[in-house]
Amino acid sequence: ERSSVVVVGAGPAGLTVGNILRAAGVDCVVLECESRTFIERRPRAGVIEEWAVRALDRRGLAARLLKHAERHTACEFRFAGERHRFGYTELTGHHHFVYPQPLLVTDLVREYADVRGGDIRFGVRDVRLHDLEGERPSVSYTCGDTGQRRVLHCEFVVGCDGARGVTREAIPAGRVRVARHDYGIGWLALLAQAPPSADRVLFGMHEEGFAGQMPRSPEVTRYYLQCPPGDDPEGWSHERVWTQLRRRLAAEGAAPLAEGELIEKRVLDMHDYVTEPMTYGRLFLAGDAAHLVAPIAAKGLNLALHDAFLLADALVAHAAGDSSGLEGYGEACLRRVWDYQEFSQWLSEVYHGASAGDPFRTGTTLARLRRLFTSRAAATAFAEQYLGAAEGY
Ligand code: FAS
Repeated sequence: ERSSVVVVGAGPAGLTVGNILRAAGVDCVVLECESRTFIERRPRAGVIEEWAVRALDRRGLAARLLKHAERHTACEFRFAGERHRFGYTELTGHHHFVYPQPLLVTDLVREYADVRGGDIRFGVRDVRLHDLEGERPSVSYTCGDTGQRRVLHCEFVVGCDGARGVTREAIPAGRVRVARHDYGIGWLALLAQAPPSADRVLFGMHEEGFAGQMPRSPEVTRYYLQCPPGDDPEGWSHERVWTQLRRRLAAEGAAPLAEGELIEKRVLDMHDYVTEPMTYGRLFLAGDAAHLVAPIAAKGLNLALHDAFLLADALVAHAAGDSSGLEGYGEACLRRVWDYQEFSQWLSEVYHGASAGDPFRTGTTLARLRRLFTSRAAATAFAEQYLGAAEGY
């Protein structure tokens, strides 16, 4: 079987690439190991940066998002018993879109498969990549329902299979460098069946640990609680979770938290990695398959979209005879990847410095925080990074 491009993975990156290729008449096949229902329900990110929404909209991929997403114009830092609103839109004129990732994935798969007639195969098993250094790479896989082994011959393979996929592993060890950073902490990622406790994102910096509240929808709210790496989520009872959230998000004049049933409880071990280069022969990596950023500053999904826009545009240009975009692809992505990694690391020190048990780090953390509320230049620089670089897209 032949196709110009085989995309491995139907997450935000893979589906965005598929949609853009379909719209340009470049034939592609998307391979996904889970079912459609599963990927449309998997809770993950919730913040999409404005430049990414504009880029999705220019490609006809943001109609429902623009209709249903909430716009956020401020966040709030709580520390030393005080609460400090940070109005980033007043400083930059830009805002955040809050739109749960399952809704984005649902929109993208519906547009790709049902509207644009894209070829997507769910439930595939044992995906393998072949002859990536040659002119005729191929991808083999086992059909989930028939057990039959299939081979797709193609021109390019796009690896969008996330942090635990197979495409990054297909690059020979000597041809790639993976830079890693471990925060040495865990985050208990929670979803509460409850309305948000505030109309904006809350960050609690407390000596017992960081706590975060991120609105997702009127019925469900995302919370994070710093915990030891590798901690057991089952050790966090309903009572213990809400006691810690109340304590770490407490501040003068703050409304009580809107409590509810915890429908997701998982411990994320907070680490980052960056794969360089992001390409090998005819294989191009995009999204978490190439780089992972811990959900400190809500950047992972946005980086995945940025890679997908650049890669899909480059593949479309290549089909029209211009391969410059493919040659410069990895470089162009990595500039933003490293910028977002650096910002996430900086922000992590703000979140976790007060609970590091080191009075010096507590002191410097408070200084970082206070600067955001005393220096307009520092606040504007922070707001630009928090909202995501607007350049390019
Ligand atoms: P994805 O992991 O989303 O998609 C990869 C796809 O490939 C999946 O559908 C998978 O099933 C499939 N796949 C894997 N192996 C395969 C194989 N061998 N064959 C075929 N298919 C295969 N980011 C933010 O920006 N903001 C947040 O608030 C945020 N919160 C997060 C909270 C949690 C709990 C987690 C886990 C992540 C969070 N992220 C957040 C990061 C997350 O959103 C990722 O950055 C984003 O999903 C990356 O998109 P993709 O690169 O498309 O990878």
